[in-house]
Amino acid sequence: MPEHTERGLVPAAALAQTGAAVRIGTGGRLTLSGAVPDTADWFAWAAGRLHGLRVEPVHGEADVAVRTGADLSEFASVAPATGVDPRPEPGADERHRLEVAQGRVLVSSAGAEGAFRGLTSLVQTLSVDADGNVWAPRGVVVDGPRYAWRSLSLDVVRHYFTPDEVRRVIDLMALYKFNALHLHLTDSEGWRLESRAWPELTRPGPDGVREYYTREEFAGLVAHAARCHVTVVPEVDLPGHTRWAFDAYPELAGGVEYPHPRLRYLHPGSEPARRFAGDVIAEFAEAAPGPFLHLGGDEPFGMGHEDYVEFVRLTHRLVREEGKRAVGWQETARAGALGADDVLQYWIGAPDEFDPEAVKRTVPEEFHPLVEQAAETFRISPGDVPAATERGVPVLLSPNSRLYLDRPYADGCADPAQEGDRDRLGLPAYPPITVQDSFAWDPAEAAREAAPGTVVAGVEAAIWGESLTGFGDLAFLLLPRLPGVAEKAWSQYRTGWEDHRGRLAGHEPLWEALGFDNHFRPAT
Ligand code: TNX
Repeated sequence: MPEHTERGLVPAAALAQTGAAVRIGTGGRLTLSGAVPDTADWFAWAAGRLHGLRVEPVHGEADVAVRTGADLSEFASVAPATGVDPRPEPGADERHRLEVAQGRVLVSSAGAEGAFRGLTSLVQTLSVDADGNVWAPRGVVVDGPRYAWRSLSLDVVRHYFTPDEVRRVIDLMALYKFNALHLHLTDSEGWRLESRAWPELTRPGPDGVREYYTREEFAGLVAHAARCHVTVVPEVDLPGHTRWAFDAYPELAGGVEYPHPRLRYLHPGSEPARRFAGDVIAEFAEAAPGPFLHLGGDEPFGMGHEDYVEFVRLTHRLVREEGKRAVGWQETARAGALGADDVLQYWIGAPDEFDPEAVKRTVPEEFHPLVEQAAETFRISPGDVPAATERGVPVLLSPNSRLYLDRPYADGCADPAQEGDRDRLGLPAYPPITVQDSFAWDPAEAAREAAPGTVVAGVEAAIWGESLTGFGDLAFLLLPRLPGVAEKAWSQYRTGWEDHRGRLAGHEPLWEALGFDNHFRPAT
């Protein structure tokens, strides 16, 4: 790492250990001054968990000093983030300066947000030797995010993750400077947030197993995320993807006749369906303090265009009435409901790669009408982002060709014992890609390709649970690809694959320390 670096010289995630290391502490401990209590607690926790260090908050002289209230001109070489800020109190500056010299580390920032990010870079690059000396690469990094919204979408329906498991995911996200967690909480296979208004949604299964978050558990997740500077964006997926709700409450049909039992959706003409939407949107709005609520809207299979438009407009209005801004999957652009304060989530990156005939060969015949519907949604999808851009709706980039982490790996395995997992995990409907290919994209370019003039809200990776059977499977698909997404979302400097790969290699011990031990090890 060069002695002095400007924007662009040091990979923004600051993963490199290439500079001469200097000793910044001894005796397996670091003293820390100047950080607000939450940030100090987090740093102490992370340094302990990742490196076995003890961190002692002190006043005055310290191994690691945080200085807030810095003049923004100190960061003039780093552009402010662009895009939409997902936080409950938006606008805090995440830029910071991290200076590592012999026996001394100084993190300066405007406020707590920048200090948190600077300390995160430090904790990524620390090492401790057998004598308890603490080392870090010497140099100065002036850094800040490219996009204001950097997130992961986690499907907790197709595979349920316990609150402790979700907390582990949040810890990993914090290590890579993600700032939002989108929780996909409802779908045809379940409903994961306790409902008071419609309690049958979250009745325990026949074996008494409870696979949903109580209000208290969910509040605990939101609080843990907040301590990690991650904002929770809950999703209630309507009007499609609702078979679970129909199974619990057949009256949601409200007299509507469906041509196929697998193609049910909430119909705007059904009074119970409208009441249901109002109730569950209110419950989800109450559950998390962030400014955004995700209203779903993807794959409205079986639904006529006019009915879809009417229902999405209704849900958008309900989200607004709860005082929230809406995020909608890209299909919602077809309803023309979202405005410049909302966010459209672009996901159908490669419509051509969906081959309905190939998919039909992998699913039972009763699902074939669904496959046809999916093909239709993909066919018309290139019009979605242009329609949103015309209305000034910012776009969250989740092109499935790169950012769906449930896409199978194409790489060979360094460890042959992993071949079974590689072949089992990820949706067979997607062509597999290599880790290198998953890194080969640029957000601004992807946005331009989706529609000229697109306003980028930020970048979101997504992981869907259809192929998962446990936390180890999640770890396998998240790593090593998730840090590559973080790099694209955060870094203002365009790092190449070789550089990224080299830095990734040193991160395996960090993943293992956070409980992600079953990560994929590509052969190359
Ligand atoms: C499409 S992405 C879906 C999900 C699936 C996913 C599998 C989206 C908005 N809808 O319901 O789980 O593909 O990758």
